Amino acid sequence: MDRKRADVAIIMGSQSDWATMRHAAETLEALDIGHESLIVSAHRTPDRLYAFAKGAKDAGFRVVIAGAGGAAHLPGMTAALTPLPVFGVPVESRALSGQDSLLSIVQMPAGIPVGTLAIGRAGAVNAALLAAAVLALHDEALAGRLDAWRAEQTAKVAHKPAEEA
Ligand code: RP5
Repeated sequence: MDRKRADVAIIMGSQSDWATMRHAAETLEALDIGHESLIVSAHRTPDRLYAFAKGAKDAGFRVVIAGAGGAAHLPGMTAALTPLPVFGVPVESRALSGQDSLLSIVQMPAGIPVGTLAIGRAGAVNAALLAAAVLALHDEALAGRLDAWRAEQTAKVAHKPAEEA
């Protein structure tokens, strides 16, 4: 979606990460937050990573969501190159079910933070919600939409379990 100013950049290491990262995009969409999704690989396109991260703030982005799997250097390298807040989403890998992704992203040395989320879809959705919360600090209309999103989620929780089909 590019119909409005993109406040959030969603970057991912590979096309294969989109199945996970699209959940971040859909959540931002639901909150009417401008975003742009890009494939930026720390390993296969390091020059693209450098150019993106160095230019992200001047490009107008305010938050970066970075998803990657395996030896997932993308969130940490991005955080090293931009002053913007970076939220990392560990993509579930085939070999180690995302444990490798999680540990690669979460174990940043002191000084360069990456806000690390859960493995997979939950992490992607929550990264978008955290990005929304950051942006909502200075955007009352968005704060209202975020409150409404959460209230709707709450309202969907039944008091009693339905019979399973
Ligand atoms: C990582 O390696 C990507 O983030 C992806 O999760 C994983 C596999 O990449 P592909 O082989 O599908 O391109 O860099």
